[in-house]
Amino acid sequence: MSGCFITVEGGEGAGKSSNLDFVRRYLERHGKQPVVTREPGGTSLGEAIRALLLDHRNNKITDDTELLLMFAARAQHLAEVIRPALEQGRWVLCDRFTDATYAYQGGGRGIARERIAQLEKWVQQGLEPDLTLLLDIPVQQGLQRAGQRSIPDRFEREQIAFFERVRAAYLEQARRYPERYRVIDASQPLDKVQQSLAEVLAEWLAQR
Ligand code: Z5A
Repeated sequence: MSGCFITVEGGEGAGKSSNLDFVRRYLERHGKQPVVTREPGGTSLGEAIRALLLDHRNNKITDDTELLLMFAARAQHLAEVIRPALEQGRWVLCDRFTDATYAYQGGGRGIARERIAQLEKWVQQGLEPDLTLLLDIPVQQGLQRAGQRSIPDRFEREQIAFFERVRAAYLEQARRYPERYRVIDASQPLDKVQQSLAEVLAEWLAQR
């Protein structure tokens, strides 16, 4: 595959939505026309699965069901969107991917890393992001930012300890995969976060 696969990750209120468009525009200014997509979602089937996963009325979903639905949506997303784009040499910019599974289902829900790794291997067959931008923010600060939004979804209803585990699991992923991870201090004002993102992207593009 000759394209390039970039993912953006972060916990509650880290500013993914606010920064994803910045990353897209930065890449476009540098001659790339990324396919912008998201998880869970990115296909019509995936978006239907997303609606099930986020609906706060679905409070009987077991942890295993949640995990399997994430990977079901991902399998479809890889087949319909991500692999074809990469095979055509396109760049793909994805709002969350499997690192979110390690963070939320692994860290947050407590599912063993090995079980997630089995599904990752099965569904992705070795495909992983080339670059992962982790927007890291202290949980309390992130929740304050996110709190300014509308009705909380099924994940946003979790307790602070859940989000602390999510953050710790993301940082653990960053330690495991330093070659593809860049951790951005998302507690800064938006212009400073975007300055950091621009520096990371400039350095990364220069290496390619
Ligand atoms: N999930 C999972 O469990 N397992 C998986 O494998 C995958 C996903 C793939 C939906 O994801 C849920 O799916 C997610 C994890 C789970 N659970 N939750 N929650 P999502 O990515 O669609 O949902 P999200 O986390 O709510 O993302 P978001 O909409 O991008 O939110 P955000 O990161 O908080 O970003 P924001 O809306 O841009 O920022 C929040 C507020 O802060 C907003 O008012 C901004 O104006 C403000 N903001 C942003 N940056 C700043 C700075 N720097 N300073 C001041 N204020 C700021």
